[in-house]
Amino acid sequence: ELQFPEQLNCATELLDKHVVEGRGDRLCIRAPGLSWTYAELQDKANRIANVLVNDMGLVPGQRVLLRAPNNPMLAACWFAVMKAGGIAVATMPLLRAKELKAIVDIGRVNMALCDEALAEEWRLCAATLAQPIPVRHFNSEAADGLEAAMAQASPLFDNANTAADDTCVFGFTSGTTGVPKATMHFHRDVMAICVCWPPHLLRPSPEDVFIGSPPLAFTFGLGGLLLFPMAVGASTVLLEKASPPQLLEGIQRFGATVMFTAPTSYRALAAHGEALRQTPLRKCVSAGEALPAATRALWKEATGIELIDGIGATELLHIFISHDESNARPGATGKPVPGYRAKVVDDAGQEVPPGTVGKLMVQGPTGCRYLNDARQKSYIKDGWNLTGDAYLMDTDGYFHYQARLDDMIISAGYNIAAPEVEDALLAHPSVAECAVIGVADAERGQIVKAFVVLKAGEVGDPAMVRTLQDFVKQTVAPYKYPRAVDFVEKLPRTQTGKLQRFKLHEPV
Ligand code: 3SK
Repeated sequence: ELQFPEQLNCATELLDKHVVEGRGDRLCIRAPGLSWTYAELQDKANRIANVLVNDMGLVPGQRVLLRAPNNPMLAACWFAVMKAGGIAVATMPLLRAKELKAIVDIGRVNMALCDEALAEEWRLCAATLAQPIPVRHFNSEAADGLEAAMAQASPLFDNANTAADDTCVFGFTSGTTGVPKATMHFHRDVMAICVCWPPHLLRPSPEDVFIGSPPLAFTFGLGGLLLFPMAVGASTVLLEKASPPQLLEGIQRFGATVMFTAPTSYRALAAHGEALRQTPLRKCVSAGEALPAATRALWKEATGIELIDGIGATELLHIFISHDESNARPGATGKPVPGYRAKVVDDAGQEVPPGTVGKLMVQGPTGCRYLNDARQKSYIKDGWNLTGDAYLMDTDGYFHYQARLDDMIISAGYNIAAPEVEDALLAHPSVAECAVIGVADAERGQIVKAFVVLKAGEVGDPAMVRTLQDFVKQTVAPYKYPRAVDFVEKLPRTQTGKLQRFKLHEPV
């Protein structure tokens, strides 16, 4: 059981502490053309906190929408909101005005800080709001921009005396269905994720340089690219654009040692194994979607690095089942992260024996609190979080991902997990990406249908369909082979990279 003091502000712990304890001149945030020490980040965050409170009228508990690509000013704004006792509502950079409006409405947002580079959609959104809200634009030279206000503001700020269980983050999730909901997290939740997974499974050092692709608006990115490096006094590289070639360049340029990204990115980067072997990269974390066994093997072969896999959820803030490099087991996500408990249950909520597929339930220091959303009732059962994943636990206590619960295909009485068929297809050298769903079939109830993106130069003809079907039959139980195969240019994904299988049910 983790213990936190009654009064706790995560900005004091993660940022100010380093300055107070004499580490203010250590590098904290790096980006192309810019480096900030811990003291410099504190200076910016203090000035922004003063602007929020004195110019924009923030009082503790108010919600501040943040909109920017991953960059140093976004990090400074996030800490400023913490310091002022506000609630950070970070939004995914690619969101459109309509989606931003849904967040403002659901989150009852009070004010906004927006990067000028992403201001267009914000302005379209703001024009539709019944009540205008104050906004300051940053990375802007405007006379009424945030930087101009910061120049006039004091570099000193006394952090709000927040309670450990005051809400400080709304993590928005659209899930895979597209209807957004806000998950609420406390100052103590932010600190809990810093002391559970990183010290036990990542074991970072103050000399590490973190890099990666997930937006800070996605809690995978918030933890991996801001909170975890700062918890140990390390530095982090924030890239506004982090496609695989940009990540590679960033790793080389900044000497990154720890990377956080998703399986799709690892597959693309694996082509640069030789170049990566010349860099100091040593720890690579995969989350955000299930890690296919073929991708784990590809990465190890290309770089010599064993991927650290994990499953997390916006509802639980970060990763709750994982492993380190010493106990990777092919096909397993790992074991519950220290501080968390997990079990697999049947439809009646009874724990099932090892080896049986069922619903994953998780309990720990963080957990789901939806803001004003009826879906809370189905996420929490008897104090456990029902994550919506199908898992099995083996006799050694390792948890093996099977599917999202709604990704189970039942065909002629067989239970077929879509990711298992995807894994099999991905192992074929002509396949770049794929997704598998169940479609209605008069004879079998459902049949397995695969959507396949082929590698450049490959041809999606009937011969390729037969080749892939035969390949799957040789890799997994033959009844799992895709009876239908469509070749597509790309797959529908959420902004956090999760596959939107439900969209594949629509005509393509
Ligand atoms: O989606 C995930 O798997 C995830 C992983 C880490 C942290 C947060 C999330 C949502």
